[in-house]
Amino acid sequence: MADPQELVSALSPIYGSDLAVSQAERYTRALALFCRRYGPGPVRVFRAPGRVNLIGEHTDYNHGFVMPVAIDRDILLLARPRPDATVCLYNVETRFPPVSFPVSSRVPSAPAGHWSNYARGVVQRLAQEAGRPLRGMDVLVDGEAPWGVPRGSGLSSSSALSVALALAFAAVNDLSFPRHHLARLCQEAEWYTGTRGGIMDQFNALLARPHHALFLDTRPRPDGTYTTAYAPLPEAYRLLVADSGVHHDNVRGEYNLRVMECRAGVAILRQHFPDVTHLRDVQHIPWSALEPLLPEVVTLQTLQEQGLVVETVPGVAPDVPLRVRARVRHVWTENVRVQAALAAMERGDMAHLGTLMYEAHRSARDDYEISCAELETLVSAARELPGVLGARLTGAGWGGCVVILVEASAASAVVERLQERFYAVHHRVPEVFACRALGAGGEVNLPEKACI
Ligand code: NG1
Repeated sequence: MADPQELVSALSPIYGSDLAVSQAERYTRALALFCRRYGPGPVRVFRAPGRVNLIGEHTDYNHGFVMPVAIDRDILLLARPRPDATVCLYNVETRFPPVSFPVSSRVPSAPAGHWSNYARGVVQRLAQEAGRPLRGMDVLVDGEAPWGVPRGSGLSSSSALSVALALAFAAVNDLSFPRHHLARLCQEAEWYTGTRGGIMDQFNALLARPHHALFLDTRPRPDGTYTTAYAPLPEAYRLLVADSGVHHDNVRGEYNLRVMECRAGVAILRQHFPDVTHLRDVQHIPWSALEPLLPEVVTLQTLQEQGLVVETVPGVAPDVPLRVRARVRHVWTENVRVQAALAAMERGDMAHLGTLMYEAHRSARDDYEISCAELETLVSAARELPGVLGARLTGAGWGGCVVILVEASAASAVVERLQERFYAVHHRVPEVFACRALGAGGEVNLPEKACI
């Protein structure tokens, strides 16, 4: 086993010197567990962070703008190549039983909702991309609290797992991809699980920078690369994440319905602007000109009867009411807000960033209808507390977390007050924590002795 001091030195540049000691203990435990499970020998270590989205919600699958931050909660993944073409997964959390599957361009799936489907999707997508036989690997996954990414909270634990697994699988097979391309492969890999998600989470896990939010234009350039900018997060401010504790089971259906509503908007607008493929294509047209073209409510069936070609989404019935106008309004105004947020951060105007966050929340609640009572309690309580500049729901919605921008000096008082106020209404104490912006995921180069 490695010298603890060497391990701390290796982890300090990633986690900061104050967190490196606890992280070294976590890594040591994971390495020991790996060797107990799979036997001694060399091990490669990878990590991928979760994220909190500062602003830009439900814009990514419309080729719009987003601004995520990689948080200091990550998935740790240890891997060793196998001589055969089997992937063996072992999770430190025993409620996720070990599982193995073959490397193939058509990997059989586990039952819906099974955690291994994220890994299966990645292995399948990379096998398709490689176009040659690939070897399997023995894997240990560590996403356990307190350092793992909380699951089902809209902090993108699933993408962190997909990205960590993709980094490991590519490395043991000597596959090398530019990071933006790997992000794209991981995005497509997640479709294996049935959600038609965008590229924000995977891209952020692979391209984030410490102390910055990542501004990403999710529309790829013709050569497959993306336009990005890094917006500084000044030391005098903190991001708090408050978990509503609400995790709905039917989020996937609701999420896909929103994707469908946006696609219906595209089909309608294409009658007037033939080149439109995504809502992003009407971003330069004033909202006042777009609004009258969009019905409040319409069904897929009606659109098809009118002869419109609508790209459908699995699981959305033809007679479900689609609230097209409000959904498109959210996406259009949100893109304006994300650009304004980048400009505000570049000039250090955090107060304006806060105002934009409140506006984004209102739009997500009223036009996109993705809020819930617990999220409302958190946002309205935060708004009244001294030192808070802005707050909004973050991630897909219908539960999950709120992100709060706060003056660093007020952070701990805000955490306490928020918990009290939430308790008074919902009779339980929510998890609220300050997070710092870490860098992108990748292989962690540990001292050699650590891996034997
Ligand atoms: P979360 O909150 O992690 O489920 C989802 C999508 C994002 C984005 C947001 C909404 C996936 C993996 N993630 O994030 O791409 O669309 O919702 O802004 O589908």
